[in-house]
Amino acid sequence: MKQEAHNFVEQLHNQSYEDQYLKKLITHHSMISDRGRQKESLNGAWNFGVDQYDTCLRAKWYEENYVDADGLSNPMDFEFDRWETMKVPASWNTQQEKLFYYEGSGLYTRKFSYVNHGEERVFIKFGAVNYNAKIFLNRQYLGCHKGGSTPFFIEVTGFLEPENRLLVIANNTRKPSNVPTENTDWFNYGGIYRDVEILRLPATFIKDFVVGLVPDGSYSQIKLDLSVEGIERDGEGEISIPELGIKLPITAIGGSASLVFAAKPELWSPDNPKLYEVKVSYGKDTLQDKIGFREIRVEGTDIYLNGSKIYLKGISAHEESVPNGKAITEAEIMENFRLAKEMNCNYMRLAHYPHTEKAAQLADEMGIMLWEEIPVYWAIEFNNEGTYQDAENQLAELIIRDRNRASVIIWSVGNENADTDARLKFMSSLALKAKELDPTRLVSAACILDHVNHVIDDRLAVYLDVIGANQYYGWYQTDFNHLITLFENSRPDKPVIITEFGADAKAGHRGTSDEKGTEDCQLDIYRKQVAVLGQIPYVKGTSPWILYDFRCPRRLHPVTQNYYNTKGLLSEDKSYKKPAFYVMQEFYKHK
Ligand code: GCB
Repeated sequence: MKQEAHNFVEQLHNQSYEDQYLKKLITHHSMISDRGRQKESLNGAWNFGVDQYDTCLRAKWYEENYVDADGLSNPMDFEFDRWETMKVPASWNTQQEKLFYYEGSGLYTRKFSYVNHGEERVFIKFGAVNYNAKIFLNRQYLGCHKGGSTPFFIEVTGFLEPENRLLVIANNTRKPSNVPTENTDWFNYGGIYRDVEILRLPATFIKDFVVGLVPDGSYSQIKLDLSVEGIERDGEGEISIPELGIKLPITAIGGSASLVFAAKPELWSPDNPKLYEVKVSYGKDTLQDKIGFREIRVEGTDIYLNGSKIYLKGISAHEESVPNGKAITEAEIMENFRLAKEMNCNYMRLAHYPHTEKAAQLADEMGIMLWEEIPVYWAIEFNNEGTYQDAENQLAELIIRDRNRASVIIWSVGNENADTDARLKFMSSLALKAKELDPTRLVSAACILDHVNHVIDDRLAVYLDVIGANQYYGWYQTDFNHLITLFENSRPDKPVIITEFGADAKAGHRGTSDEKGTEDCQLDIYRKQVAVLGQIPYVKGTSPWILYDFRCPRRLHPVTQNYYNTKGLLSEDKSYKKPAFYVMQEFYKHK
């Protein structure tokens, strides 16, 4: 009988080709405190190919086998260096018209030189790649990162040569098991859309440090936690905050150090976004960050910032701009905060996934409090353990990235998920994880309300410090009066933030208040909403949906949407303010 054939066709027919790559996952354990470190940029023009059928992975193009074992030339299906170029960082959708709707694998590659600076460990940082990134250096596979909005680091110390080829396969295919899942109310941009950088660190280096006020109501003690990686895990370091006259030794044992010391910093708040230069050193490594000190806590149905009750005068925002997709620039982020301030906001909800770390850095400086969220959005596979691991990893990466930012006051573990047993287990575990990683901030989630009995009632609330509530009375819940019933029926024992309310309105489209999609209808709903919300004693903040219109594949109404969710208070390019903008401006002025 003829034997089974083993030949090169096997490789092409292998439908499990991805499994081997998924085994080597890059997780939050890769994170390194990097703010204020010297970095070498790998941004710029990379060679790029649309690899729709994943042939690079199937046929191992990255091995660059130009000749066979006998030295005879192989037929080639690619030639990296002659491919067209793609800007990094960027969403590929905004770079080439033909890629506007592309979802799948995009293969990026570039060369770079490396000169060894003596004994050092070298890492490459990716600010974010959507969704799944597989990294190869000099024909070797280094690992895969899942999650489209958080950073990851990869050690390349032993893999570097004087001339190097870095190759990244970025795949933004929507999958049911992903976080977020296939169905979202925003556009699925693709590519390497945040910075790529090289870090050179000493053989022993500071892996992570967290500095903040001890939340004991005295505002007179600061805590430092530091972890060290490398050979010299027992040793001496130093923390200094020159403006506070602080210069103290740190002793690490077994790679970690903890220190509480007396200090009376001027407290950070939106009115006084005071930041201090904090310098931490250990062995040959030094890190410098600008840090604000403040205390956020909840008591009863109140939220306290530095001991004073606050109302979160907020607005929700996506990370998007018309010219740049998800790769929004610092100038665009600053413009968003400036517009929020013009509306008299002190707070912004960064929905529905981690925005760039630059947002929290700029919010620290500009004085805007932040809600940061992971994309546990709508119908996640709550029964899937792999999906949970992915969500928890994204949460850990976000918290580790931003826990030195005074502006961040709330971690959100998700948005609008039906109250099932599986979801309760999944999201309560995330809430507990957030508390474990950062006991100094509030944990929340944007819950859906019970629209049958009109009551705020979500089993997850037990695990939250603040109940986030999305409601669209006057819009999806067409009878506005039910909002009044809802508040009559509800007795929350925690502060409630109205994380969303709103209505679509095409910029400049006028009509009557009964005509959906007009500015007049949006205006009417905003007026009614603030009149009710302003009266409810336990509502301690609002972040209406949303600052500006955003691109959305689900929104096909030819007049009022045209592939945009038009619930913005501004047009998509932010050049035009709809009348409802001024309702919020007035409401917040008197809050
Ligand atoms: C929501 C979602 C948000 C949507 C919004 C809408 O409840 O949280 O992502 O964009 O409603 O416009 O329907």
